Amino acid sequence: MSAPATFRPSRRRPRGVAAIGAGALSGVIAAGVLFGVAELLAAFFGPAASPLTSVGSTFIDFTPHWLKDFAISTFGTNDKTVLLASLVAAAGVLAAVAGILARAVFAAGAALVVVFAVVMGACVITRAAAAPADLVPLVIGTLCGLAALWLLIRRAPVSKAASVPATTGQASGDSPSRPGRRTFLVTSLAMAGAAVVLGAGAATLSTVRNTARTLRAALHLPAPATPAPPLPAGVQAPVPGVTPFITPNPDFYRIDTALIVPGIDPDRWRLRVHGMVEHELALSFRDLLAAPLTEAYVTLTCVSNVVGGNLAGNAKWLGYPVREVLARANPLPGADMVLSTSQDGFSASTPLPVLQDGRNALLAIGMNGEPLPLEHGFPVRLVVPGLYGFVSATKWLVDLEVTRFADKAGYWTSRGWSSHGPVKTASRVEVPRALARVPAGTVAMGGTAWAQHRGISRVEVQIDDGGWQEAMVAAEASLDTWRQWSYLWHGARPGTHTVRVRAYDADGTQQTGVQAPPAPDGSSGWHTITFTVE
Ligand SMILES: Nc1nc2c(c(=O)[nH]1)N[C@H]1C(S)=C(S)[C@@H](COP(=O)(O)O)O[C@H]1N2
Ligand SMILES: [Mo]
Repeated sequence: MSAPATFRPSRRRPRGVAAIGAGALSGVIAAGVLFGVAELLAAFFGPAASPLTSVGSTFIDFTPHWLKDFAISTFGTNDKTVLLASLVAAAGVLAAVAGILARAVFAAGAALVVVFAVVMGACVITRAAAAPADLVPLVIGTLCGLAALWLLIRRAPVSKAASVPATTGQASGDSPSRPGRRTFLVTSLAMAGAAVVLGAGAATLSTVRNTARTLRAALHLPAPATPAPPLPAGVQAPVPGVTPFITPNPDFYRIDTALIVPGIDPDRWRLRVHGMVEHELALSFRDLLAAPLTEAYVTLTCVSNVVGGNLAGNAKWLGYPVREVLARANPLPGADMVLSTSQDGFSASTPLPVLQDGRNALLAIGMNGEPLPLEHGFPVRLVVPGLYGFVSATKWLVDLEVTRFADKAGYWTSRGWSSHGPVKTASRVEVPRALARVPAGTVAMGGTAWAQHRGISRVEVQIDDGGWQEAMVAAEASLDTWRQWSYLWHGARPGTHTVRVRAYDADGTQQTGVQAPPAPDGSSGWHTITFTVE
């Protein structure tokens, strides 16, 4: 039985789809080769040489705050993984388009690839740490990618319409001079395999190259010349579920613009101190290890923290006081700011007087008894009590420039945030959790309040629309650390209730109830939660 005539168009259609599919597949595989080669070679160049990292970092720098905040709140610490996955997906789509174009007119597809390469090159060369040589991996990768595309397109199976010259009227099948489906599949598989091997090689190499983790593990921190006073008993509020007074390193919030955590070899680390100073100087990690170090409990908070949010952490830091370094450099009259810069190009503007007034502003090398974790700035970061992180807590620190607010601005200030960032007095309810259901009778409440370098003196809670009640404050470790509170609500009746909290700093100033969003200088308002008594 012969096939009915109506089957013919539907037989031909898959061939058209197959043609597009072959083009798209060629494009994606060629992109795999491009990135495999470029990323593998990049392992031998500087951090900017990796096209994926540089494109991703550039993307982060141009992301508006609301999108960044959305990404952080939606994906949490996975925000960077999500970004990388999105970039790879976008590159895949663009590569497929280039492949389909190349299948029709090779020069057009190739031109599109070159345009993408130029855009990626622009991202590479504008990174803070970029050198012209960092373009070499991308250029070689692009040439390999184009060669792969050329080979694949040549071997792509030819559809009937394209393979049959109208004049000869050859009956059927691929022309004998053009390879068939099998050749294309074999070539595709071989090249895809090569791309995977190159990519895996790149990943392994960058891990092996990233010796910072190994060096960190081998490091022994010296004992402090000035240890932190022992924690008084009772810094922890006696209510189960309240945040631990000391934040374990793995639980410490992380905020930075680094797509790939910098891996710095402490033996090659230098801190340059320059600008409006009488004596420029450079410090090595050895210099820091040999210096008389100070240990201090300091609570860090992020300006992006919303009322009741958890972008705050408390650790015992070990470091060398910044004021000692500044005393040796001797700032010139007129200077009012220190611009600290990280290895990956982040910068923070810290008021000079804050670094000289005797508080524990540290070039920190230790966090809770360990060398700084890589994610928290290994080998050296700044910690300054009383200021939000964006104007003080530079991780992977490499440069201190004594300057003036009138002349320079930090990373976030030049993106619309404030230039000065004193921490606003804040407090939050941690127990009961929002929307919790608790038994009737006595409800234990508790939480944390902070006003770094001013200190917390009192905390009050308000249940429903009742009067403000004095909460118990837990013992105070120092003016620079957060302070916990607790409150027992007796006679709780079934129903839905709210609890609201507010704190007072040490000089008696009440935390403002005026609500403000994080931008440009920190959120404010009284944290309120709703819960149910059963
Ligand atoms: N190099 C670098 N340091 C940085 C940042 C950054 O993006 N890059 N972010 C700052 C901000 S906004 C905050 S709140 C703190 C957070 O420090 P953590 O990640 O150790 O909690 O680091 C600061 N130091
Ligand atoms: Mo921050």
